[in-house]
Amino acid sequence: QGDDESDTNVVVKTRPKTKRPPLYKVLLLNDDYTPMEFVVAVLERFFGMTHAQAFEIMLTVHKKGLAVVGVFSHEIAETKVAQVMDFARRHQHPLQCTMEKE
Ligand code: NFA
Repeated sequence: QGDDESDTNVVVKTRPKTKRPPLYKVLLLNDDYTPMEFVVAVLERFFGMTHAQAFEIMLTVHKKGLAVVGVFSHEIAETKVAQVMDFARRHQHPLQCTMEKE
């Protein structure tokens, strides 16, 4: 009656799985028309960069086609994308900002 070796002295360790929420990269895309200074202003205003940091990232986007400008929770990333897209649209610049799961 259950006295085989098969079900005795077996210890199964479970570790509580603390799942962290996924993070999202916010990407800025190059285009031929948005002024460089406008992109710098966007990075200062919405991503808290210094002028020097913002200029460096802007140049990376300009040269490479895109760059990650920050990594955030889903909700914060969505807000950043919406803020940038709205600001660009209001100034009639074609600047594109998107997000992707890290
Ligand atoms: N390529 C744009 C220009 O030459 C500058 C730019 C940089 C646009 C980064 C969008 C993103 N005016």
